[in-house]
Amino acid sequence: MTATTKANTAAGEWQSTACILCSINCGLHVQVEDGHFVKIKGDKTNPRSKGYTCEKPARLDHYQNHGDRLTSPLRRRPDGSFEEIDWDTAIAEVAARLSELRDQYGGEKIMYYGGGGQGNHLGGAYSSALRRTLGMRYQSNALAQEKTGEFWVERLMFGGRPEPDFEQAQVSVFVGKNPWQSHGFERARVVLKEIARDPDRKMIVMDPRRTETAELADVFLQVRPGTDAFVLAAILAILVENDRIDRDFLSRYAGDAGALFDTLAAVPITDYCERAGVPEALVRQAAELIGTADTVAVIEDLGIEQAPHSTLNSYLEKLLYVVTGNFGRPGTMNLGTHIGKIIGGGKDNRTSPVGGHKIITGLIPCNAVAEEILTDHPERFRAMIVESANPVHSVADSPRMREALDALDFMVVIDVAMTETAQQADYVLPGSSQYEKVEATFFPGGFPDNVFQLRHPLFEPAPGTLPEPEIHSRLCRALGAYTDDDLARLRAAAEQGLDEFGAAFLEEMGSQPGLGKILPVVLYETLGRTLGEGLAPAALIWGAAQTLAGSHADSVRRAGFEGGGPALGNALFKGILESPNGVVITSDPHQTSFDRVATDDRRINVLIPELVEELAELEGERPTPRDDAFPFVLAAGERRTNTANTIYRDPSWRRKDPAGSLRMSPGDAARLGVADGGRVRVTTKRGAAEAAVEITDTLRDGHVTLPNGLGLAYPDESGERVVHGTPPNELTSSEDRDWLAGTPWHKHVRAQVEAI
Ligand SMILES: Nc1nc2c(c(=O)[nH]1)N[C@H]1C(S)=C(S)[C@@H](COP(=O)(O)OP(=O)(O)OC[C@H]3O[C@@H](n4cnc5c(=O)[nH]c(N)nc54)[C@H](O)[C@@H]3O)O[C@H]1N2
Ligand SMILES: Nc1nc2c(c(=O)[nH]1)N[C@H]1C(S)=C(S)[C@@H](COP(=O)(O)OP(=O)(O)OC[C@H]3O[C@@H](n4cnc5c(=O)[nH]c(N)nc54)[C@H](O)[C@@H]3O)O[C@H]1N2
Ligand code: SF4
Ligand SMILES: [Mo]
Repeated sequence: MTATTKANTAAGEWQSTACILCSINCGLHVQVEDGHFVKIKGDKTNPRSKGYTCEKPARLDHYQNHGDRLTSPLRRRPDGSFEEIDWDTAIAEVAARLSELRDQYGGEKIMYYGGGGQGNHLGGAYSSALRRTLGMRYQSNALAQEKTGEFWVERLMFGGRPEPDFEQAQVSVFVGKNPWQSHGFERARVVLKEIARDPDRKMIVMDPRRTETAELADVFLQVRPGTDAFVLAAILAILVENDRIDRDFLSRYAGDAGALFDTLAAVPITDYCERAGVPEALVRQAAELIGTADTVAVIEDLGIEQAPHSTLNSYLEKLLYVVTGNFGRPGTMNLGTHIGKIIGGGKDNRTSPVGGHKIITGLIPCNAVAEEILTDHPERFRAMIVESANPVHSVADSPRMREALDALDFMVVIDVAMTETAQQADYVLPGSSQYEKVEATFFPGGFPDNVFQLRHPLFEPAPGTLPEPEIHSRLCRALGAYTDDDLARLRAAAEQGLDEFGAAFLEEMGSQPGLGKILPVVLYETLGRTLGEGLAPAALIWGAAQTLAGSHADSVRRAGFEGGGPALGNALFKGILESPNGVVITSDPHQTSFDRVATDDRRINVLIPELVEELAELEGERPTPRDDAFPFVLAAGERRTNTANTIYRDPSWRRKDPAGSLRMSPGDAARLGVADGGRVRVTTKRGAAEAAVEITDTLRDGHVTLPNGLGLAYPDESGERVVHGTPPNELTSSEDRDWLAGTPWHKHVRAQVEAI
């Protein structure tokens, strides 16, 4: 069950790694012994996090060692139970079944879900070899229930994803985001405290709950849940009214605004502030701060993405900084570099095969996945490969998701733990944990310096597990995608060094075009085998480093790497490999942001006609009438000090509030006659759940919240699986979603709450 410590690291030695609990991946210094973490602290040598951590990684041994880790491939028996099988059998049978389904229905009927969580993106990158071998075309993951609307807007406006610089911004704006708990940028609590302490810097927070972040704000706009579009429109309208638009910036860098400014000028400011339940004077104060500051940085997150008008909200949020010219300078928004991709490239004009839903950055909306299966439409999905994700738990409407997965002809899950989704699988393939293999994320897009960290393994793979790159490689081989003969020349070249390998690589790709389809696996099986113990999956980073050095040579050279062409890529790769604590890979002057605008005319696009239309239609929108059956708005899935998605499954990591309370205002609690700690039943149109109440004056009346990531089944001492806390998506419905991006309204679930 527990892994052994890597033979070459002595107990008592500090090693560099990173936290895997949120997208920031703070650098850690750790000591390990007998397969366990024994000491964990922030890594001061990490160039991004500089020693910072929050409280959560102290408990990482609950991820590495727990009672729900998978230690053998599993096959479902006809009676529904699982039996352990060996890896050769698992690979052979999974490959045979997948190729049968491909031959019968076509590879595009096999869908891929997941590919990486908060700390691991290499597995997903290697899966592309398997997907292309099988002719799979469709995929989805959690980004399609949070960020796809924002991505769609960013692509149209910038052709990239601007990064906020809160370290230097004079005015920092947080919209539906609680960085004190959820982070989302480096060293969040330090930066927030610095802003709060400095009389010359200001913070604006838009949130229905007075969060830990809101407590530090200069202007706190406590909006009615789901009314952000009205407040954002009002702020923009005030900027127009007070002539705070940076016309000079717009004429130099932006495209035609079309009807945008006329539409904004027509916004009834007073009425919109009233609808949102925020004093107009406060909204005006926020607008003046944004309109008159030298530098403004803005971030949005789930509070507006998983709520009504999701994509429109993302557009209005970006207009706040664009129309005021806060781009391409320190303290504003800038376009950084990326090594590796977590989202698809190119223009997406595809739609999902059954429902015709917009595919954004390669992803089908999570909320549409079940309906792409539960139909007799000939194009429906027949099989699914799920990797490093738990959609039964994390996608809206868990009962329907379970029903959909049941209806598939075949499902494979690759995970480290027996998840709610693995429970539905035909085969479960156990991955080695993120500390048992070389791993990385492709999240950072840092600016002016971008840092990449390739973490080295701390433990041997737990017995019975394999790193995902090995799983994908074996499946590709079993499917006949390559033979040892195909790779012989590259293997020989890899033994001679990177220069020789690079030259041979170009030639072999020309003479054996079939290998291009399985590129990551080719690198893994050739170059990877020469990189040293446990480092084979790093081979993919060689390709990524060559691509980055090819497209951004100046930026890579400014980070201190020398050479040109493939030599620069090799230098970057070596630098990455030799710096397991992270290394600056690109460095840029701020002006570069303008060169990186990748719209058709290379100007920032301020006009998105469908969203300007939605903006104009806001005025006619009737406030949702009070529904006596469901008078509350439930935010299903709030980030708290003791949540970390479903990465920690062992409930004992949570010392306080182990079952995750329902938060409620004192007024609502009094009306329901429930005391702090008292139990209530929460009912939605989809389901019901029980929870204990935490009374808090941080919430508005009528607004209740549940934490994210709870409600996981975990074996007790007798081996029986017990559910701890409320699984939020037993209460959500897949049809409640954005009209454009399909993003769910997890933060806006109509509910009834009754004392028990
Ligand atoms: N501790 C912890 N940190 C995490 C995670 C975790 O599980 N635990 N998960 C990580 C992940 S995957 C993500 S995506 C991020 C998410 O990070 P956040 O988006 O910051 O997290 P949430 O708490 O879900 O939602 C943010 C805020 O939205 C507010 N909100 C609710 N309804 C509305 C509304 O109608 N309007 C506005 N303006 N705000 C509203 C909530 O009150 C909350 O304060 O966190 C990451 N960090
Ligand atoms: N109602 C509601 N639903 C939500 C949210 C909400 O706020 N409210 N938040 C949404 C958001 S923003 C997100 S990001 C999603 C998150 O939901 P998911 O994307 O489903 O994933 P995670 O909970 O991050 O867990 C990732 C999975 O990876 C597995 N894992 C960990 N390490 C490894 C590894 O090395 N290899 C493999 N193969 N597997 C590994 C874990 O065991 C776990 O099953 O949830 C979404 N769902
Ligand atoms: S949870 Fe996020 S902010 Fe906290 S230490 Fe881990 S990576 Fe850093
Ligand atoms: Mo997320």
